[in-house]
Amino acid sequence: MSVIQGEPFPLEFDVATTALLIIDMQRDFVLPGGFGEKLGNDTSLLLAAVEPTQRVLDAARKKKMFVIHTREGHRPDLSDCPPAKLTRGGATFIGTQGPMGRILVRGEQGHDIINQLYPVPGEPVIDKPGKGSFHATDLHQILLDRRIKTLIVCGVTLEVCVHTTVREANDRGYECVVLSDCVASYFPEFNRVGLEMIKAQGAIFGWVSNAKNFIAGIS
Ligand code: TIU
Repeated sequence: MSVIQGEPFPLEFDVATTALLIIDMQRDFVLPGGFGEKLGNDTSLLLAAVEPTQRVLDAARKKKMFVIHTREGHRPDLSDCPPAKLTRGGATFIGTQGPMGRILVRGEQGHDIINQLYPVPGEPVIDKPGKGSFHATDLHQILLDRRIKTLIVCGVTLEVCVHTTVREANDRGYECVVLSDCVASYFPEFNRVGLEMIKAQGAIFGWVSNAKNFIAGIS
């Protein structure tokens, strides 16, 4: 067994039953011209999570830990995009043309994962229509088949897709560790408070740690 130092207390885990889950590190969220910027956000705030996540990903790959990536987005005909989501944000952005292709549409450049964290063969990519990674996807089945018990979670944004996913995962029985320097938000205050919420009340949704502790824990 390995141990990761974290809050509210250290967590034992087995590399063989642990997966690194990297959520929505897509151009549409972290680069100008995509969905994040269309919603009125400064996307540069999310770039802080890239380098620490690269270190975590490198370490996980070296240890042959199971790695899974997710992407939020929709079919080109938008048939899996609820009307209430399409019109949210004061205007329709999803499916419209931007500098990186049609926004949040599968197969477009903006929808794909940034080069620095690009999946390699053997790392499943979960295409999800919602904020949570379990809703309308086969993620739970993939994790069950690998006997995964613990999730090390990175990605963006902390209070939206990371939080929704951690809540979904916690209810399905997974122990989730969110790495604080590998997540980010367009709202630094939401990031801070969102991390507090996860670890409060004796790890009500999960644990909070960081890249350094994770790398030390599997070394
Ligand atoms: N807008 C925002 O903060 N996030 C999203 O819409 N999706 C994800 O968090 N991936």
